[in-house]
Amino acid sequence: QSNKVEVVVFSAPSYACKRRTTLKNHNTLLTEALSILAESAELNEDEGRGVAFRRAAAVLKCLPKAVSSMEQLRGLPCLGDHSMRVIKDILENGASSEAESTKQSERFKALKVLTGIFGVGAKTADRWFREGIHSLSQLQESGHTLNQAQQAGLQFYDDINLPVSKTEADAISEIVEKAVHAVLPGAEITLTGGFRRGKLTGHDVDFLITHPEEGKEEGLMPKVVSWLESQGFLLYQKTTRNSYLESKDGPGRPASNMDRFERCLSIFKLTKDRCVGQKQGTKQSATPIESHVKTVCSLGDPTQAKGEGNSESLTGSCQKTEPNPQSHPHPLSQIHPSNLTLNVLGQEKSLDVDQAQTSGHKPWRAVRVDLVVSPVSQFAFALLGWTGSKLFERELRRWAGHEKAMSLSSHALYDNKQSRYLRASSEEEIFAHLGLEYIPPTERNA
Ligand code: 8DG
Ligand code: MN
Ligand code: MN
Repeated sequence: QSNKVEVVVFSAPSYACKRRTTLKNHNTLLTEALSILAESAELNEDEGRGVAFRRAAAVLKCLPKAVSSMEQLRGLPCLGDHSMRVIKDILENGASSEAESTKQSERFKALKVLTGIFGVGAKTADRWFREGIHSLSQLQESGHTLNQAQQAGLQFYDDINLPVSKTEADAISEIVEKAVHAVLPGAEITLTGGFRRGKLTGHDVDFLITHPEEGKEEGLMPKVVSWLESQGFLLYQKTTRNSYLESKDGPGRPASNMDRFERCLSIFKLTKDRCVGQKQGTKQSATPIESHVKTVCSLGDPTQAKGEGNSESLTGSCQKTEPNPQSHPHPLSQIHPSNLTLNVLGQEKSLDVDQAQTSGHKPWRAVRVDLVVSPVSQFAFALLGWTGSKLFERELRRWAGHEKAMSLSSHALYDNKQSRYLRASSEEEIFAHLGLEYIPPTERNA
C-alpha cells in the first residue's frame, strides 16, 4: 500500500464563458482577496490589471473544491505571477498581506466611500481624493456642485449601499409590471442582472422590457416613467433615449460596451409596510401595490401592530415576519433582515450626511433600479447582455471576437467572415452561433 497522497490537480477552460460558475464558491478567501485587488486597480483606472485579477478570481470560483496547495493550480489558466503570489500568501499565512493593506489604505477606503455615491465614478472620486476630500462630510463642506444623480446618490446614500434582497426585488418587479401594463398591455418584463443568475441580494434591480410586436415598444420608457412618477414611486430617474440607429459605429461594433437601448437609471421608493401607514391614511383594504407590504412591523407602538406581525416582540424596530406562503402569499409582505440594521447604519452615516434619509425609522427605502427597453428582434441579445456577470459578458465578447471573428453586443451578433448579422430569438441560439455550449444564467456567476 502506498502512503502517497494523491493531489487533485484542477483544470478549466480559459474563457469564463466556457465554464459553469454557480454561486457555490469553495475558495472565498482567495477570491475575496483577488477581488479587492481588482477593485483597487479599477479605482485606480487600471483596467488591464483589474481584468487580470477578475479573471484570476473567476477561475477559482468555478473549482469544485477548496485549493489546498499551489501544485493543484498548475494547469489552471488566468493565474499570473501576481495572483499566484497572493494565493501562496493566503495558503501559507491565512491572509494576503497585500489585500489586507489595500483594504486598510486611506486611499482605498476613501475611494470606496466616494464611489458609493450613485453617479460618482473612479475619475471623480480620484479628483476629490487628491483635493483632500476623503469622506462624505468633507465632500459636503467642500462646496462642490454635484449633479442631479450625485445629489440623489448622497441623499439616499445609506439605502443605496444596503444590499437589495430578492424579496425587495420581487416587490419592485410587481410595481414595474403594474406600470408597464398600465401604459402598454401585452408588454413583457424580465428580471435580469444578478437576480436572474440566482443571487439572493444585489446592488440594484435590473429589468428588460419588450413587446412581442416589433415597434410597439417605441417610446415606452417615458410613459412608464410618467406613470411611476405619478404614483410616487420614483425618487430619481434619468432616461436616455434609444440611440442605436443614430450611432455611427454600426450595430455590430459598439463604441464601447455601453449599449444604446432606451434606458432608465432610477432610484425607487419602496414602501416596506404600513408601519406608519395607518397614520398616513393607508386603507387596510388597500391592494398590495398600494400598500406595498402588509403590516409586518411596528414602530414601538403596540396599537400599530397588526396580526401578521410578531406582536409579542416589539422592540421599537421592524420585526421580521417569517415568510409563510399560506397566510402571506404576497411577496411584498416580507421584510429582509438586512433592513433591521438600517437604523444602526443610518445613525452612523447620518453623522456624515446631515439630511440622511435614514435618521430615525422610515417606512420605505430607496432602491436602485435599471430599466431597459428592447425591440423584440434584439431581445435575446439584450437579455444575454444584461444578465451578466460583467466578466462573463466580457469573456463572451472576447470569445466572439478572438475565436470566431464575430462581434457580439447587446443588440446583435455580426459574423465578420460572412459579413452578415446572425439572428437569434433565444439565448440558446446565440450560444450555438458562437459555437459554445449553452450556459444557463445560474451558471454565469463568473
Ligand atoms: P448586482 O447588481 O447584483 O450587484 O450585480 P449585477 O446585476 O450583475 O450587476 P449590474 O451592474 O446591475 O449589471 C447587470 C448587467 O448589466 C451586467 O452584465 C452588466 C450589464 N450592463 C450595465 N450597463 C450596461 C450597458 O450600458 N450596456 C450593456 N449592454 N450592459 C450593461 O450594467
Ligand atoms: Mn444588478
Ligand atoms: Mn444594473
